[in-house]
Amino acid sequence: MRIGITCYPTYGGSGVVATELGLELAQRGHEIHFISYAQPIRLRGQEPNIHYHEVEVSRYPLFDYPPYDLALATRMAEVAQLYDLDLLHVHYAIPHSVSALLARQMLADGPRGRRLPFVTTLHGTDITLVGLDRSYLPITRYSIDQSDGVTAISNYLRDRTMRVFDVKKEIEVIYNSVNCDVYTRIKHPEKLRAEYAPNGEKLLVHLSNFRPVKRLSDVIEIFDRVRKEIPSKLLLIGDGPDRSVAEWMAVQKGIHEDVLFLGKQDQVQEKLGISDILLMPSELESFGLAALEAMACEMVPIATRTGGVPEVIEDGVSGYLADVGDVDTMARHAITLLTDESRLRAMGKAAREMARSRFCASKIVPQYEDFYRRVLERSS
Ligand code: GMT
Repeated sequence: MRIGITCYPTYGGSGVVATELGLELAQRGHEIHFISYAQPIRLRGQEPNIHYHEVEVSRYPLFDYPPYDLALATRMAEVAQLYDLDLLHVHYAIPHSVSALLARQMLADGPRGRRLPFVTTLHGTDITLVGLDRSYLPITRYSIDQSDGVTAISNYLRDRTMRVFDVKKEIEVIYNSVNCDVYTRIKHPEKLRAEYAPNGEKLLVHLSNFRPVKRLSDVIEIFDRVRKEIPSKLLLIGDGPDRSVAEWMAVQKGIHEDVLFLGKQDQVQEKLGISDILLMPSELESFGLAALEAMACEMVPIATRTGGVPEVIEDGVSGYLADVGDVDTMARHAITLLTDESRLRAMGKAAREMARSRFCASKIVPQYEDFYRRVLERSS
């Protein structure tokens, strides 16, 4: 198939999912065309079967708000025509599904009367936060209903979208996935660990875009409690609005030498594959891709019981769940694990097994292929 993929190309779970999906589909012989305002961060630009088409937005002085959605719709239609795309797959409803809807209409009404179906994948904040803003809700609902196929990344997100948006369209759940060959434990991690933990300290990680929903201050609170009991280091991967608050907190608590801000990283598996525990104390996660990537690397996730997270982590088996804000319980779980190496490693293996058996890309990507085929059949 020839598939156009649109996503937010910057740091963020939906862009990562879209890019990894495109890479997997390309490896399986499909021709993939990314259409966005920048090259998605996990693309190198040299992968076979992958093309990237940049969307230029003109900055005419009259445009206080440059119309990206329109430029995107135009580029989608152009690319679809030039490369004879079979369908578009947009990740994140706002504004991508609206642009896809416009592109589909432009082509249908064009000289060749061509049909260009589009699939929308809902990721979370497009529904839980942005879509609930009254100014976005009607158009989001409309573009979801107009999509030729809609998927959501967890049952939680599907149910919430149906309930809150009252959409008529059927929504199929296709879970996020992880490439279990790339995300795996590093065999002899000692040398790499020593870079961050020269005295054999334990390694805790938090990976996100540091937005308020991630509760970065809870990460610092949990780590502060753990560090009092066990020599350890905290690796903070990512960047975003709450970084300076976290930096300030680490200084105030006198733990800043053990809190390492690594910034945005391309090859996160290299850090996850050597670490022990992932902290994900989010207010809300529709899925929690960071936890899945960590689990594939035999790290134990300690997270909040919120949104779709319980669909990914089985409490007490492949990680631990606690209520949002309950930093004491999350710290207690971390301390218990870090003082018992064999329990830590056994749970890490159980986490990997859960990732491998339920969320491996080799299982999930064929579900998308099947979904595309059904959409194409219905649209022909
Ligand atoms: O969580 C974010 O801030 C980014 C956001 C996104 O859309 O890029 O993540 C959402 O999609 C991810 C990939 O499907 C999920 O793993 C995250 O749980 C989801 N975030 C939220 O629901 C808050």
